[in-house]
Amino acid sequence: MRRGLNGVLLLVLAAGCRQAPASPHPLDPLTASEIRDAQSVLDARGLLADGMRVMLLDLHEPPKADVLAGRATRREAFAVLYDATHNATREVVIDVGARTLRSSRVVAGVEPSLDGVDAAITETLVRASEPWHAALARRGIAKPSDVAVFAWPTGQFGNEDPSRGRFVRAVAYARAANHNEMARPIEGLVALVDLTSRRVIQVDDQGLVPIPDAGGERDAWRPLAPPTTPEPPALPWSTIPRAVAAPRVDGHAVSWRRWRLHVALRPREGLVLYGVGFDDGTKLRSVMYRASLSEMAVPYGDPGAGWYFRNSFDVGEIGMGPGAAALEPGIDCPANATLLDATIATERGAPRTLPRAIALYERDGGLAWKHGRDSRRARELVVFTVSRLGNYDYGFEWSFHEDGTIAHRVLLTGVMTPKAIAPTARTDSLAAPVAPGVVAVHHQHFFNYRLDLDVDGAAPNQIVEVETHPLLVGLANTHGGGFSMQERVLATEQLAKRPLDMHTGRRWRIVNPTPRGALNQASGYELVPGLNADPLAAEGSPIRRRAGFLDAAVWTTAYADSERYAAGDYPNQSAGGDGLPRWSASNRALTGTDIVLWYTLGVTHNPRPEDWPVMPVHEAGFRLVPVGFFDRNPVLDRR
Ligand SMILES: [Cu+2]
Repeated sequence: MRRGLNGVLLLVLAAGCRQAPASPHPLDPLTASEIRDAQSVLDARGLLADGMRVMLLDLHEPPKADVLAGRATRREAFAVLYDATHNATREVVIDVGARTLRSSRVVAGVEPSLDGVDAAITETLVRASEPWHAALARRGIAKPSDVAVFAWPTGQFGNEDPSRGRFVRAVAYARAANHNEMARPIEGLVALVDLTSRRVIQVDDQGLVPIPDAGGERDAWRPLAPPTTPEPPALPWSTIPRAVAAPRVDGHAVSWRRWRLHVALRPREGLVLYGVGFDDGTKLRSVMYRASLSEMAVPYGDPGAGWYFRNSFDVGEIGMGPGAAALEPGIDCPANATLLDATIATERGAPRTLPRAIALYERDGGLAWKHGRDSRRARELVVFTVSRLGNYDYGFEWSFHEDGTIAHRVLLTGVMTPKAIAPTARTDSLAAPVAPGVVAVHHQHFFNYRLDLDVDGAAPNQIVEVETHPLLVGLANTHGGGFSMQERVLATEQLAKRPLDMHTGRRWRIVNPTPRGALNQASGYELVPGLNADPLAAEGSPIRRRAGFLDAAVWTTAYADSERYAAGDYPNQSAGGDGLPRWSASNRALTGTDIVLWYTLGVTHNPRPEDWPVMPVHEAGFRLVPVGFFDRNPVLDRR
């Protein structure tokens, strides 16, 4: 979260200037007028009185069973309301069509996500703190206004229980002349703030570290000198014509080649895909009911006093929607991309349009296949969004390929969180130098994706683990070169909690076992992991308890409407235990039923000088690949 977040921004994708869809999908997000209806119900019930804030206003999704049966006709909104005066959280469900309140309940012992109001209050309180002034004075800073104050989610390390208050930790940066407002850390200075009592509880000053000078920040942004042998200037991207077809977009429904899907930007998860199917020429076949980012955790590895608490859960503690960027055609996406607007709501629950939140475009996919002189070129449909969360910017890209593959890439860019060190100090193993007097601390980014694949229907689906093993050397393998692929059904939630294994090329297949097609075999979609990373925080540590989804790369659960977020509904200041570990503890059966696949994708970020002052895009991701979904290569037709 960053200072200057302008109020609570709740995003709901709207159709923008497009015409309303002919047949809306029950998972389409709230429209501006539905948000207004929800707001009027909250207002009439006195739930928007002074001191009350709307922390989340989102579609209350109808039960999946109703959606699949065509019974989901009622439109409902789900709101999380926060009473700052009493540090109380309330969940409300509103029938937006009937403009009635369907339910309202206080949720004890939780803290909702942090918003721009929290950031602004933190800044005001810290700026007014005498111990803070004294700490700045020790560093030769006379005016607190020369310092930017950033609030961090504080986690829970023993004293941050929600029943005691709403807490954040604040860190500070000296003003910089140029782009990067975090370039000049005031190292070792942390304030613990209680937003409920509106007090700075503690100012922790670990001692003086020189503040990196402003000249270094300016120098960091100098581009490389021109090439030593001259090159003609590059054409601006916006002037390069792209002769590719646009996907057809009707409201939230997208149609491209044989793919049919829906896209939306939701306030908590950001980009959500739903109703994803593939038309194989016989019918539209179900692939995925819904897919989204479910939670994130970004633990920093420095155990020092100024760093141990930095473990943001960017989905549940902040929210992906509010930071959604207005995409710039010709730069962030091709000039001819189809751009969808979003509607944002303030902390008062009022809607507001945010332009160009989702880009849709067709991209050259390289070679599809080749044999001798016969070959095909591939195309792919890209769905793309970017969210800024404080210093970092995360791009989320789903691409749909003609061969049935669905690929996901997360793009990590923006500005690393820097740490100041004395220029004469030896760099330690906790951080890497990026500029004079500035290091970047080693950290990890974890993304958990909730992938509700429905392969040829919601059920029966099951999960199959696939590995390739060498055969024992013996009579059946006399030359020792034999190896075989082994498949096994993971029948329960505990059995389906799995680590990656590079040695056996371990993969996971969501399978509909009903035989079909020319080969009379099960149809499936396989999760093919890319690079990944194990968590480095100790087992049982506060961050590992709170982000329990880090315990496995792959989880599979029996479908339940209420199970959406891998670290639970309220990770802010949570003690841990909620989400995937809790749900899986019941060890439900995973065969013959509707199941949900969860994938934890990790990136260990060891910073390098090239990541400064702004980080070139780093990619990570995974693929969902059809296995037996088709009975031959689906890209044989001439296109
Ligand atoms: Cu990073």
